[in-house]
Amino acid sequence: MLRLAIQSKGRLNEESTALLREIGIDIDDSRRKFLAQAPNFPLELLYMRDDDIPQVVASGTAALGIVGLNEVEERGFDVEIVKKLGFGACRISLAVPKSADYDGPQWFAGKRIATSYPKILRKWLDENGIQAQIEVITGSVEIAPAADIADAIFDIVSSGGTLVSNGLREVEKVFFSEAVLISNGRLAEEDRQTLDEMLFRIESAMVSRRKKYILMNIPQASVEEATRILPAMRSPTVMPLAAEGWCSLHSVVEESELWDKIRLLKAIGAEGILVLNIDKIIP
Ligand code: PRT
Ligand code: ZN
Repeated sequence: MLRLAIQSKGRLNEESTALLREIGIDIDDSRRKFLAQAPNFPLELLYMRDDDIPQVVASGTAALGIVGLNEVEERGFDVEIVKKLGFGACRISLAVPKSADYDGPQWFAGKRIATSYPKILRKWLDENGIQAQIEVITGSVEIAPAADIADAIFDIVSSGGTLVSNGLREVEKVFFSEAVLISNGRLAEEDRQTLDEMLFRIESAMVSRRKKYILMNIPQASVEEATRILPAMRSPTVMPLAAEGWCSLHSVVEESELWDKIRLLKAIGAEGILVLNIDKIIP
């Protein structure tokens, strides 16, 4: 049975289980069991701390894992990145006290830097030819400068709010991370097929997340122009309306382009525009 390690609680737990549900894999929510079998898919879930997931996958206790790329990089175990999952985005950055006269990477020479990511930090320091002292601490790294445990920190940032509220300033963005599906690459044929099915479903879910279904009424005379604005998967669907000279037009658009397209469509007479979420797109 294919076994997938996911975070038991924390930032990635909710989105990992939401993704599995989205691809039709039921999760027993009384979970908090260490190990749980999906009732409708040949997959077993192993709940653990994110720190342990790369090792558990590398050792073969679980063939797959969902974990932050930051943990994969820091732990350094031999695992493959099978797919970037598009959630849990963050970066690991160097931050200094707001009042520091930061003038570039050499500022860190001879300084003490607090972090839970010593390996990634060491690599950056070496690449930049900087000698600094790394203070490894787990948890609440952001209070280290105020507590005079360090002169600067190297920590995970997403909104940056934590840095600001601790009087710190982000000065170097060193490593960019998101949740990834990892594997040890040693899958039995049957498990390989299960993984392929999961990847096919994940891809469909991720594609549909970025797209919207759009429908509108449009004057017959504008249909050709609208087709140029909305390429869709093949071409937009056009249906005549009872009202003379009008059509209903349906298409799929990238969310990032939605408002631009709407502006263009309104300019050629589109009315009653509806934008709907798409549950799945099966190419
Ligand atoms: O208990 P366990 O060991 O499993 O969990 P954990 O406490 O080690 O990790 P957790 O749940 O905090 O984070 C899991 C993963 O989420 C990390 O390894 C990252 O890949 C990812 N992630 C994404 C983040 C953040 N965003 C994030 N913002 N992890 C931590 N943070 C911290 C950040 O350090 C800061 O202290 O959240 C705080 C708020 O960040 P700002 O910048 O939004 O203020
Ligand atoms: Zn952790």
